[in-house]
Amino acid sequence: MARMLIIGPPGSGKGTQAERISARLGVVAISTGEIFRVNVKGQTRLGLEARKCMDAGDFVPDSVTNKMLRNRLSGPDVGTGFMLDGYPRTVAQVDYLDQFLAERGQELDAVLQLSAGNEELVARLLGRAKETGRSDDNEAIIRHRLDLYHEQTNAVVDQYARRGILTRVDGMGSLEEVTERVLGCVESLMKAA
Ligand code: B4P
Repeated sequence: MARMLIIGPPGSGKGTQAERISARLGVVAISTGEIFRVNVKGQTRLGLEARKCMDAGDFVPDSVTNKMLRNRLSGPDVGTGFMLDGYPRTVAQVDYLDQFLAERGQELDAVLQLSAGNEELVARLLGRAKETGRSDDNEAIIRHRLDLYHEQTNAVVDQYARRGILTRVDGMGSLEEVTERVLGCVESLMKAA
């Protein structure tokens, strides 16, 4: 189990759990959202390109995101595997990742889908807004991000389900409970592999 994705709507805990699980598995966690935020903060060209989309709760264009992802996945710390968080979010990104991995004779081992109810998701993100003041964590933008997830990312989930590599994990409960649940799923997948 070296190459994994964690996928779920905003607030489902994917960033939070990716950090925890990857540390236990000894692979690097890669969050496209976090890479964008670092670039926005550093006012790089990529950050300037991404900022408008992020502030509006829209996806950053595939062309920009794919190029960034290729650079990151080519890094020296990715040799033993990765846990991708927040990518792919569109069907075009699925195709791009497939092609990137195929060029290296690799494929995805597992996709973990975290889910939680819409109102719980909104409440979590509003809670985060109070702590971090993230510019995309206000209620109207949060609801737009959730709509976008259903419009665009559900199709991504369906693709991986059809391939038989999707595992659904209940994201409701405390952070620790969800971590244990996710780890349990990964261990089962490893035994079955
Ligand atoms: P992300 O950084 O992926 O933001 P997110 O969807 O809000 O998820 P995140 O991982 O941060 O939050 P989590 O659910 O862990 O993306 C930000 C933006 O970047 C996107 O809107 C888009 O503009 C752009 N972008 C990123 N990737 C892209 C791509 N591939 N293509 C195009 N554009 C892209 O946690 C949220 C909160 O809930 C936290 O405060 C956490 O503590 C809390 N929480 C989590 N689990 C909990 C639990 N069990 N109980 C209570 N609280 C919990």
